[in-house]
Amino acid sequence: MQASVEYARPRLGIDPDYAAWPAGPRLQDHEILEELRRPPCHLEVLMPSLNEARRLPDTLARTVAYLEAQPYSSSIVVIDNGSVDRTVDVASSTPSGRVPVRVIGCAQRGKGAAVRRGIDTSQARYVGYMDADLATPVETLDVVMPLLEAGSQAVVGSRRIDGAVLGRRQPLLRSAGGLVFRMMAAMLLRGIADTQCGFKFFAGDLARAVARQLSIDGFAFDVELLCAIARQGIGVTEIPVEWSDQQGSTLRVLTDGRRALADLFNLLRPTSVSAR
Ligand SMILES: Nc1nc2c(ncn2[C@@H]2O[C@H](COP(=O)(O)OP(=O)(O)O)[C@@H](O)[C@H]2O)c(=O)[nH]1
Ligand SMILES: [Mg+2]
Repeated sequence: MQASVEYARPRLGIDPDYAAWPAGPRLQDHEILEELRRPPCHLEVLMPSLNEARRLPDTLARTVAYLEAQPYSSSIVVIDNGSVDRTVDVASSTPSGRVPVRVIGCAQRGKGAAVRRGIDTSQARYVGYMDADLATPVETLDVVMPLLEAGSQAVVGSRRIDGAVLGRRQPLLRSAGGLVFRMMAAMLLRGIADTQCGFKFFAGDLARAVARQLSIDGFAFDVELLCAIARQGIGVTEIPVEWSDQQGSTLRVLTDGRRALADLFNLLRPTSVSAR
């Protein structure tokens, strides 16, 4: 005898009760930012994360362990905008004690948009961001924090100055794109050897002030941020880092890479520079 299977019949078309849905209070932009704001602390580590359910658990465990051993107060903020995996579940269930791990969202796509959202809503004395793949070890903060506390306003990791230790290199197509990107970035920013290392920390007030001037949502965001800092006449301290390419890159060379080059091209255009 054939088993009979009954499927719930999908309801097609517009829900007839739609008009009766309560409108509900809609938050204005500034109210949303207010809701996302965290309490002040000494250091806030932002972690932009796109589909990082696989790489995040280890990264968060190591970052929490490191920060819990530090004498200063700190927190970790994972910023998700568009993940379709369990990034949010993984991040929000990370065990931690003294160092909270928070997750916030951002409707605008892109790493730049995510970092900007994190900075805009931070009240920390020092704030910065690192990649979810720990390509640069979190222990690099041992060097960063004393520099910030001694008065440097922007301390950024560099793979291209003496003392940097490079492990596994990026794939060929990626390095080729990176070379073009670097040449263009060098026209905008003299004196900074590596604009793209995902390990950058700032005095909170400076980061918040410059973040308001930025608009690039994608991977070229770092260059725009460093340009804004340079325009204020503030020096950027590059520190050599250990860095190793990690599997599972979220950067799609042909789409994200092309967009990053286009964003840099726009930054280079005299009209866009003077309009800023
Ligand atoms: N929130 C968010 N994070 C992103 C996005 N794109 C990349 N990231 C994060 O940016 C960091 C650097 O990305 P990664 O894939 O390691 O890039 P790569 O090392 O340059 O190949 C990682 O933490 C990613 O999850 C995005 O669109 N939104
Ligand atoms: Mg990476």
